[in-house]
Amino acid sequence: MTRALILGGTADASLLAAEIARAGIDAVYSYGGRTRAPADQPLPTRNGGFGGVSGLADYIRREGITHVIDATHPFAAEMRRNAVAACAETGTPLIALERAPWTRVSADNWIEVADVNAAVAALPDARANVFLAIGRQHIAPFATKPQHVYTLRFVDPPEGPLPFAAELIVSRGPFTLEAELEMMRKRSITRIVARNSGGDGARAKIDAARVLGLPVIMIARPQLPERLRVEGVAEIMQWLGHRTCLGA
Ligand code: 3Y8
Ligand code: NAP
Repeated sequence: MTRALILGGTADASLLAAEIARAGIDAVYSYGGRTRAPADQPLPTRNGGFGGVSGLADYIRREGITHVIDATHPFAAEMRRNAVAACAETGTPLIALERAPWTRVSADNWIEVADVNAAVAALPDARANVFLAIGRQHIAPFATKPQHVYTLRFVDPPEGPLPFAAELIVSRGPFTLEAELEMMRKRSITRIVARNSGGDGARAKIDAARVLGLPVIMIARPQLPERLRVEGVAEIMQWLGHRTCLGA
C-alpha cells in the first residue's frame, strides 16, 4: 500500500499535492517551517525539520512511508542531500520533482556566478541600484559592499534589523512581468541578483530584466548527489503507478 512523503515548499509541490489528493493516494506534505503562513495543502501537512538524516529515516520508518518525493526548491540543498541519504539508509524509493534551470537567451545580459560570495564580488565598485531577489537567508555577504542602494524582497517581515540599509518589499510571489517592470522602473533598478530557481513563479524578474536591458547576476544551483529526477507531475504520478488526469 502506497504512503508517500512529499518534501514540499514550492509551486510544483503544490501542483503535485493536488494530483495526489485527486488520485486518493495516502500521502503527507512536508514544509520546512520557513514561512509564517505557508499555503494550505489538500493533504495532511507537517511543518518543520525532521532532525537531519537520522530524523528523516526515523520518520520514514515510524510513519510507514513507502515512497519519498523530493519536490523542494533547487536551492534547498541540505534537505535534498538528507533525502538521498535517508532513503538509501531505509531502502525507500526516492524521486525528485525538479524544474529545469532557466537558460540564457541572446537578449539576456547575465553574469553567471557559482554562489552568493561570487555574486557580491561581481557587483561593481561604483554605486548601483541593486535588486536582491534571493530571499532572506543569504543576504549578509552583501554588507561588504554598502555603497549600493539595495532593494530586498522577503516572504515575511524580518524578525530583526537588516544587515545593511535597504528598501524592503514583503511579498511571497509568484510575480508577474507587469508588476516586476513597474517595481524596477519605480525604483530605478540597475542590476539584479537572482538564483537560477527555474520554474515560472520567479522568472518574471528575469523577463523584466531582459525587457529593461538590465544585467542579472545569476547564481548557479548547488551541486547535488545523483538521484532519479523528473520535471513534471505526470511523471511522478506514473512513478507512483497512477495515471493522472493530466493526460499522461
Ligand atoms: C516555505 C511556501 C506558491 C509557491 C511560491 C517557486 C515559486 C514563489 C520564487 C523573488 C524570489 C526565493 C524564496 C521564492 C520563490 C515561489 C514559491 C518561490 C524566491 C514559499 C514557501 C516557502 C518559501 C521559503 C522561501 C525561502 C526563500 C525562498 C523567497 C509558502 C513562499 C527568494 C527563492 O524568509 C525565509 O526564510 C524564506 C526562505 C527559502 C529563500 C531564502 O533563502 O530566503 N523561499 N517560499 C517553504 C517551507 O517552509 O518548506 O510559504 O507557501 C514558496 C515559494 N517560493 O505557493 O506558488 O515555487 O519557486 N522563494 C529563490 O531564490 O528563488 C523569491 O523574490 O523574486
Ligand atoms: P535547506 O537549507 O535545504 O534545509 C535546511 C533544513 O530545513 C533541512 O535540513 C531540514 O531540517 C529543513 N527542511 C527544509 N525543507 C524541508 C521540508 N520541505 N520539510 C521538512 N524539513 C525541511 O532548505 P531551504 O533552502 O531553507 O528551504 C526550506 C523550504 O523552503 C523547502 O521546503 C524549500 O522547498 C522551500 N523553498 C526554498 C527556496 C530556496 O531558495 N531555498 C525557494 C522556495 C521554496 P532537518 O535537517 O532538521 O530535517
